[in-house]
Amino acid sequence: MQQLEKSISRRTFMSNTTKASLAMGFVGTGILSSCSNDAKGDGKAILATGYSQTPLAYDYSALAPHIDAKTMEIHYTKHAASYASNLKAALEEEKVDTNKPLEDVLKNISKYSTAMRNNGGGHYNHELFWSIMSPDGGGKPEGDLATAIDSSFGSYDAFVTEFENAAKTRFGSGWAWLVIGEDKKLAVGSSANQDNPLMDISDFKGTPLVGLDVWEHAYYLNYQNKRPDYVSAFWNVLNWKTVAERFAAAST
Ligand code: MN3
Repeated sequence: MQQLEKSISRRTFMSNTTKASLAMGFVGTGILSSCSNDAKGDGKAILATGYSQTPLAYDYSALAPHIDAKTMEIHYTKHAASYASNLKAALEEEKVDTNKPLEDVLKNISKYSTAMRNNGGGHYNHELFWSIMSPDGGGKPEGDLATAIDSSFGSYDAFVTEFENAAKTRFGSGWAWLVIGEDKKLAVGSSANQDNPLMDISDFKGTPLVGLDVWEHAYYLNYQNKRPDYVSAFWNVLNWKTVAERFAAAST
C-alpha cells in the first residue's frame, strides 16, 4: 500500500514536472539529442546536462533521515528551480544556442555574464547533485572506479578524509568535488558559490564525478551549524553506480 501511494505520488510529480519543463520551452533541445546518442551506446550522454530541471528520480522524503524531505522540497522547487529559470533568462539575453551542451558554455564561462556564471553553474551543479544521490545509495565504489580511487588517494578511507576535509573547510557557500582531470587522474577540491571545475575561470579543473552542495540551504533545517554531520551523512545516499558510469564515460 505504501509502495502504491509512493508510486502514485511520484507519477503525479513527474507529470507536473514534465508540464513545467514544457512550459519552460526547453523540451526538444540539447538533452533529447544527447539521449539519442545514449541509445547508440556511446555512453557520453550521462555527462551531458540539459537546460531545464530533470524530474527527481525519487521522492523528497526518500533520502531521509540523511537529507530531510522539507530540505529536499525547498532545495529542488525553490533554490534549484530559480537557477534554472534565471539561466533561461541569461541564455535568451546572451543569445546562446541551446543545441550546444551546457558544458560548452561553462567551459567558456569567462566570455559570458556573471548571471550566466552563477545560474549556469547553479543549474549544472544541482542537476549533478540530484543525479548522484539515491535512497539505495551508500556502500563503497567497485570495479575500475575503486581501483582509480585507491591509486589516486592511497585508499578509499583516505579519499573520504580528503573529500570531507574539502567540504568542511570550504569557507562560506560552495561545493566539494571529486573530478577526473585531463590526465585521467582523480582529484578532490572545492569551489566557491556556484562555480565548478568545468569553468575556465576555476583554478581547480576536471570533469565532475561527485559534487556536494555545502551551501547552508542544503542542510540547515536538519543540521543547523553542524556541516560536518551533513557531510558524513552524504555517504549514505551517494549512488556509486551513477558515479561509476560518469567515471567510465569520462575515462574513454
Ligand atoms: Mn543548493
